[in-house]
Amino acid sequence: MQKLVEEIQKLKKERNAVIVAHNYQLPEVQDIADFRGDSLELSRMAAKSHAKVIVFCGVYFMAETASILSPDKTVIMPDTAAGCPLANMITAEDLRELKSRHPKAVSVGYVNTSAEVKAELDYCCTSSNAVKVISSLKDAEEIIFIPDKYLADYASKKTGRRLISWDGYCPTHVKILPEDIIRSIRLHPKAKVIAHPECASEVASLADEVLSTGKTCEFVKKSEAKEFIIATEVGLVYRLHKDNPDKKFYPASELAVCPNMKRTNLEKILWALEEMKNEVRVSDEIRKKAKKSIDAMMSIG
Ligand code: CIZ
Repeated sequence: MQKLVEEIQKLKKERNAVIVAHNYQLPEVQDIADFRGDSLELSRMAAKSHAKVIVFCGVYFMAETASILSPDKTVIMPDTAAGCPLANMITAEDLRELKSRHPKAVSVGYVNTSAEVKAELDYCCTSSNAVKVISSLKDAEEIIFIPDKYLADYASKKTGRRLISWDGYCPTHVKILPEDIIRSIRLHPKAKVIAHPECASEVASLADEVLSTGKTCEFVKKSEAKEFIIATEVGLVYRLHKDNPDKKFYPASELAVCPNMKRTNLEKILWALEEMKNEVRVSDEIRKKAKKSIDAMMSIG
């Protein structure tokens, strides 16, 4: 593995590339990355870097978001077949149809959407700021929220706003069941339970905190607690261990493994850098529209 790592490092320099890895990536992929984080954090860090090439270790919509924020850089993916089933649950056509049925509604979409869907949205949001974005829409008569029905339910409960939601969900997060949380609490009674808002509502309601991956990292670092039950994709546990060696982390379910996130490995990173073939580029027309929804989110803070 050391040789592979050295070859990647060498080629990364030659290509003037930056490697970014989502919090759900394999440990060795997280280790080789220049930045680890959630999708928007990574796209923003990559945009700020002086690199000409962004190697995005994550899923397709994340590389598209990087391309939207860095049109002058070349974004490549080690495996372009790494899609996001949740993002694929709604198309731009579906959203246009939904908007036509609610012409007065403001449309808000989770970052887990294709660039084409983002181009149809008024606001993009992440799992960290969905509640903030919805709270800011005081004058909106109606709010469409796509595609994750569980994030919609969580944000609706937090803000007291009724949301017109979509029947989308993350097939990995729904594998975490309420009985997993109950069993984990029985085994680790002192642990704090942190659930991702993509978890089913019955799971989220059993958690002490409902947080995105980025906010989970922040919370754990500051917390006085020493043990945590983590209800999200298992990859985050590796990062939490690494950043907090004095604390203990228990995945709520070993079944919460995203097969798409695990498609990326060191060999594919090396091949992508060698061949420079797997480029993800969003057309100018879609990029400009999609960026408006991201900028609208940023303007909320
Ligand atoms: O924004 C991301 O990266 C996703 C999809 C989840 C999270 O909480 O990091």
